Amino acid sequence: MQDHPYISLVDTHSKGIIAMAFRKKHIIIRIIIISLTIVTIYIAGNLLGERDGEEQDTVKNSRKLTVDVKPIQPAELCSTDARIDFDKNREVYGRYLPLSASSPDYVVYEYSIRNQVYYYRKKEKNNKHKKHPRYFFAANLHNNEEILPQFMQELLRVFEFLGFENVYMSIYENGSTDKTKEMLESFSARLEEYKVQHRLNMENSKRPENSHRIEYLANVRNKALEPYYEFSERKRQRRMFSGDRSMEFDKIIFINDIMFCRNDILELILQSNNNQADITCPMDLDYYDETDSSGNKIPIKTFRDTWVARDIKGDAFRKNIKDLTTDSESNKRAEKGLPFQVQCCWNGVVVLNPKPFDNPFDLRFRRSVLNTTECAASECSLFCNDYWRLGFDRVMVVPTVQVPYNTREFKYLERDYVNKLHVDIDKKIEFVEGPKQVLCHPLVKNNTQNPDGPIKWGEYLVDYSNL
Ligand SMILES: *[C@@H]1O[C@H](CO)[C@@H](O)[C@H](O)[C@H]1NC(C)=O
Ligand SMILES: *[C@@H]1O[C@H](CO)[C@@H](O)[C@H](O)[C@H]1NC(C)=O
Ligand SMILES: CC(=O)N[C@H]1CO[C@H](CO)[C@@H](O)[C@@H]1O
Repeated sequence: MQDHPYISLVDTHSKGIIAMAFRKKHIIIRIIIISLTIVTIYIAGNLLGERDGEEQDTVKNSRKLTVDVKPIQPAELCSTDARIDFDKNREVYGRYLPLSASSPDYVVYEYSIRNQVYYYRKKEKNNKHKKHPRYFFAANLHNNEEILPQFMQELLRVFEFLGFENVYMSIYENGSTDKTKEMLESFSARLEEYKVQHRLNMENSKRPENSHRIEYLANVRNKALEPYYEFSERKRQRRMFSGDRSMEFDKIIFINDIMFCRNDILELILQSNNNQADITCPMDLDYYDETDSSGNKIPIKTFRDTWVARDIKGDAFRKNIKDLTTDSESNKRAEKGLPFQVQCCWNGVVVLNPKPFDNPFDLRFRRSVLNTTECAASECSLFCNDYWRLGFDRVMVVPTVQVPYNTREFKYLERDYVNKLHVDIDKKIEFVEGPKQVLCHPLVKNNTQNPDGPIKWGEYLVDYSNL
């Protein structure tokens, strides 16, 4: 036994057999023992090696935060039985692993069996150059006390998942008369606690007596993106010192005052990555009451943002979810829960490619150019058009992510959670050329809330600012 230095790794029960094997010279048992020994050594060696690796990582990775490690609890409406089932189903194949804060220490591998994509991750040996994706979140808020508890809680859970150190949060609020301001103050304190970089800009500025709604809203959106513009400018000035990632962002997530749960945002980011999209949206919803034969009111789900959303033919979306667009291919995909290409969308929240906001494009939100033939569309419509014109033309809707704007409607949504992922859910979109023209319903006059001009079709790739 002396010439077998590793034999002591085998447990005591096998020792009798070992002795027997060597005494009786049973060749087969001897082979088995040697194999067992080799396997044991291999496993033990691997376990030790892995632990070493992890320790080294913690030391090396100075960005790893030692903040409150208790997982953040989901908001009430995100932890109902129906929602938990729905979320479990979405997560089942390790779907969101590629986005998880710890994944850059690992390589995430993707494979598919019968069209279903699976992920697993494996520690990478030489990953010194691996970069964490970084995300800039922006929101405009005004009198939102109803949605804010869930909004803030679920955003924190998104940040927790993506890594608190990998996000920036910018909020612009103006003139709220409810508890919004206090609530945002406490949100800011929580962000502080988790060491999330952020800016909370709260104002009480009155809207000018005479103003154009879209000009005003474009300004408000730009205010929420101000910190991004500042980073972008500083980045441009110091182009040569590109080692500092803190001013760089891989995505902008611009979020309205919507009701959502963590995975809704993760799903949008994931689909945006999968399809290398420039603009990725969910579906936003509202409900109207239909009265049935016995006089009961039944809430019917409809698509909300028909003013902005344009299908790949350039036409407006319809309210009817079952007949959403004028493009039958898109409708088929929507029905199956598959993402589909569109000309424009906003729909409550967008995941954006930030490049158009940087040098040399320096895009900003805007109203239509006056005294030209440009249609006085929403700042979001013009925003889509500008993306297309600058060549950032991969715009898509993810129909399985659905977001209403109040708690009552968010509760209705539970009935429609689909607890089965379609097998093709990760099939990439084959992007096609855009339509020649888009339909526009202009808002022309000052001091009006709603579109007031005649509906018309027009080209959208023209640079009107040069006319
Ligand atoms: C409409 O409002 C804008 C400010 O939003 C102002 O600059 C413009 O002069 C106004 N136009 C008219 C016709 O009053
Ligand atoms: C633009 O057109 C409006 C009338 O629609 C006119 O009052 C205004 O003076 C024009 N502005 C310029 C800069 O030409
Ligand atoms: C006081 C004030 O100007 N309130 C405005 C703030 O912004 C929202 C839109 O985000 C407007 O609806 C408010 O009128």
